[in-house]
Amino acid sequence: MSLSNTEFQGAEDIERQQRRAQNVRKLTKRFRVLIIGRANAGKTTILQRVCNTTEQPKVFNRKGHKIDLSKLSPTAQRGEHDIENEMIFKSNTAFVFHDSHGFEAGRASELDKVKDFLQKCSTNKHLSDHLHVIW
Ligand SMILES: Nc1nc2c(ncn2[C@@H]2O[C@H](COP(=O)(O)OP(=O)(O)OP(=O)(O)O)[C@@H](O)[C@H]2O)c(=O)[nH]1
Ligand SMILES: [Mg+2]
Repeated sequence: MSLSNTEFQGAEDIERQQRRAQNVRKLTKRFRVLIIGRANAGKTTILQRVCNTTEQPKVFNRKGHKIDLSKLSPTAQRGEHDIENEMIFKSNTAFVFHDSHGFEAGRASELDKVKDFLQKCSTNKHLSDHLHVIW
């Protein structure tokens, strides 16, 4: 059975993406992933599943200082993540995640924060500081 044009195109795209991912892997220690979604949509759960864990991630601010989540107030804790913070799960340190709460707020200023972050990441000198995936 031969592949249709679209199926063939799809297989080629997947191969190309896999090659690209392998190249990024060679050049950088960690895949940098930005996850975007509404509050309570299941973002953290998805990331936990990707990293095969039920643990909470370790969170670091832009200066690399660890943030103690237990010291955050309950309201600040849920959904109020600074997009620049890096989240890393101990079970799989090959990924570093950024969590956007911008779009869910629906305010222009929140969207601008996301745009600024995207812009900043794309102009970083090191490939490791770029976003490799936006989910
Ligand atoms: N039924 C159902 N519940 C889910 C699913 N994924 C996550 N949940 C539940 O939904 C709630 C919110 O999940 P989280 O992963 O914390 O969502 P989040 O998007 O990270 O939330 P914030 O960080 O507060 O924005 C939790 O109680 C999860 O157990 C799913 O696929 N189905
Ligand atoms: Mg979350």
